[in-house]
Amino acid sequence: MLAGAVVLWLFVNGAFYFMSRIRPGRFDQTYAPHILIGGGIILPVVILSALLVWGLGILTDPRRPGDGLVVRVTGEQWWWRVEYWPEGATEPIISANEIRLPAGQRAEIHLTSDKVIHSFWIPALGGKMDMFPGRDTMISLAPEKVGTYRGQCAEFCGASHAWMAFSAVVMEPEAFDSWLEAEAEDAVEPAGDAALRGRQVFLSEGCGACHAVRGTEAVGQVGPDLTHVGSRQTLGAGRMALTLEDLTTWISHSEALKPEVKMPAYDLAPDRLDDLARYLEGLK
Ligand code: HEC
Ligand SMILES: [Cu+2]
Repeated sequence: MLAGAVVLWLFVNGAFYFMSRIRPGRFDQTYAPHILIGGGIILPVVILSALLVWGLGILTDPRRPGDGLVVRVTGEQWWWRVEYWPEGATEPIISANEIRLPAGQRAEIHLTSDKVIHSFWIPALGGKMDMFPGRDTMISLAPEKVGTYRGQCAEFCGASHAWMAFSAVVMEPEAFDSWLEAEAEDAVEPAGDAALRGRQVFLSEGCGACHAVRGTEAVGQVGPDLTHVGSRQTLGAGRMALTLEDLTTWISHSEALKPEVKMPAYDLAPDRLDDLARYLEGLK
């Protein structure tokens, strides 16, 4: 394409130079219609059609079948509901706001949405694919290099659209398998008094109406599953880091951090807030 562009550039500028510097003045118009039709219509149609056929031929299919792992992602306002379906699984492993993939394998990402159109995009790994309410779309990704890549919603979906991101974590296949096994487990028991008190705060403040922590009485489905929230790299769909400080800030200022977020901000006593954050951070 570059070579073709250089030839065309030389030709057009050569013609311009010829007419303005070498032979300025009026031209005989006998050949004008031929030049216009040949150079203005036939030549571009032939060149662009050939380029189109060639381009379509080398385009890879974004929906190639995968090697077995299926990840179902649902776009919510403004976070990502994630289910892992390893080959042969009869029930999903539930997670949120992070997508982990094994390196060197092709995974199918099945996409849908809750209320509005979102778009799933990990620029470093592949193209965009829209997520529609009531409809399934699919993109398959075969990451090669271990690492963390940023994903982002790429379709305006409301007030906090710009804050709807996630990390895509590509791992060695063995590390991925053991991570997935751990992700399928129920939540760990709180370690330490502060975390134990934190669980009590979590349950008594009604967080479990919207959030599930598997293995406890919290089974809410409105917000992200928090069973292993402490092992995620970010908080609030890429909004903040997963640190004690950011956890307390999130719980007490969710509405200021993400406009129109579906989680109320909580005005808790500082020590209860701290216990709660310690409990959540410990949910590895
Ligand atoms: C009315 C429902 C609702 C209640 C009640 C609620 N949350 Fe949330 N929570 C949400 C939603 C929705 C999100 C996702 C927000 C977003 O990122 O857009 C969320 C996100 C979170 C996150 C970030 C999760 C992640 O994957 O990064 C944490 C942590 C959290 N909530 C903790 C709590 C705690 C602790 C309580 C109780 C004090 C609580 N929530 C009460 C709805 C709720
Ligand atoms: Cu969006």
